[in-house]
Formats: sequence, structure tokens, C-alpha cells
Amino acid sequence: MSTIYRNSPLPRYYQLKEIMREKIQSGEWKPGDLIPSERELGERYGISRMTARQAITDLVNEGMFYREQGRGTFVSRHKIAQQLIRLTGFTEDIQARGQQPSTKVLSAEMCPADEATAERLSIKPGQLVFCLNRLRLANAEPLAIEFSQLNFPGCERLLEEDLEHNSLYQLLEKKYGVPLMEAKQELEAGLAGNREAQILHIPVGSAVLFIRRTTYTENNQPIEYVKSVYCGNKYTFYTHMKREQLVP
Ligand code: 16G
Repeated sequence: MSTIYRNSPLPRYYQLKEIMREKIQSGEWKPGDLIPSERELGERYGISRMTARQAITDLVNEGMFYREQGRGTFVSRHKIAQQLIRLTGFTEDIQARGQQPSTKVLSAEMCPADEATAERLSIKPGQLVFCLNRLRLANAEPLAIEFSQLNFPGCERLLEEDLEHNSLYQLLEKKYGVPLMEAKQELEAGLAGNREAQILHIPVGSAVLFIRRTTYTENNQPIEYVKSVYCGNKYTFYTHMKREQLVP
């Protein structure tokens, strides 16, 4: 993406963020580089300064950029920290490690939401949601089983997608116009039962990590509730924490 599409369902500041992210990922903008000013970005992409400011501020908050008083905004040098606070999906995570992601779809169907799912997705129990069960692999080795339940207008169209060869997050953002804004996640240690052991090719009783994630689009609207089981010995979760500055 290198242009801002006026009739895209994605907000303009969000499109600009993606453009700037791509410039960093492709190496066009290097750590320590001064990025164009709000005015320059506004002129280049035909958007208002306010919109450009919102995109820059978001990337400053994500740790991609840092501001220096009176000098401008620069690309951060702390590459790892960026990865830690960005909301990413499996495909992106595995590619960032230089490995080859792949997927086996175990099932994909519309099914009624149970109580717990309905609560997470702010809908009524029994409402039909898109349910996707996938085995996720890295370099052809099974890494995780993910059971995703999605609800947004038109989510049933996902039934027609090739989810074996496409990233769900990329489809949501690029094709369905559903920007992913934030996620809440719970992690819990556990042991693999029969079913998990069989699918993940690990012995019954191996250490696994159970993860539950709720992902939100704009206006705090939950769209995805995912329950996953990760092989305990193959995945590391990093968190980057900052101590709050005490105001004297
Ligand atoms: C991650 C997410 C999962 C999301 C998936 C999308 C965790 C624990 N879960 O695995 O919620 O559905 O990515 O991946 O990180 P995709 O874009 O490759 O389909």
C-alpha cells in the first residue's frame, strides 16, 4: 500500500500508519531517520495534518517512532520492543522469526455462540458466529491449535475464503475493512490432553500454554475471541514493561 484510498472503509490515519510501517519494514526508513513532518505527510498523501498527527502519535505510542523536542520525529532503534507491544497475528509473528508459517484448517462453519463467547463478543448467546479451527505450523512443525470465533457484519463470507493460504488478520484488514485496534489476552499453563497431543504431535501430558484472546476493532467493538493451545517448548512470549514515572 502506498496511497491513501478515499473510499476505503479503513480510516485514513490507519492507512497512513500501515504505509509508514511498511516503509520501516522494507528498510526505506531506517532506525534514527527523521520522518517527514505532519505537513509534508499531509501534502504527500492528500490528508489533513490532524490525520497525519494521529498516525504519528499512534506509532510513537507503539514505540516505532520517538519525538525529540524541536527536532522532529525519528524511527526508533529499539526494534525488539516494537514487536512486543504491537498486535500481531500468527503469520506475521512466524515470518518475523524468519520461519515459514503454514496452516491446516480443521473446520470452518457458522455456529451458535455459547454463553462465554457471547459475553466476550458482546452478543446474545445463540447468535451465529464464524468458527474456525486451525492447526498452525512453523517450518512445517505443529506449533498451535487455534479455535477462533468471529462476529462482524458479513462474517459468514469468510466461509468462502481460502484460510489455509491466507492470513485471517490480513483478510480482515485488507479485504473486509475491519481494522484491528487492540487485544486482551490471558495465558495459562497446562498439560496436553489426548486431542491436543494427537494434533500437535506431542506426548499426552506435555506442557502447553492455553491462550485466550479477545480482539477489538474500532469503537471498542470485539470481533474475535480465540482459544488456542501452544506447544510449551516452542514458543516464547515477550512482554515489554515500563514503570510509571512518578510525578514529584
Ligand atoms: C494469533 C492470534 C489469534 C489470531 C491469529 C491470526 C495469539 C495467541 N493468537 O495466532 O488470535 O487469530 O494470530 O493469525 O497470538 P493469521 O493472521 O496468521 O491468520
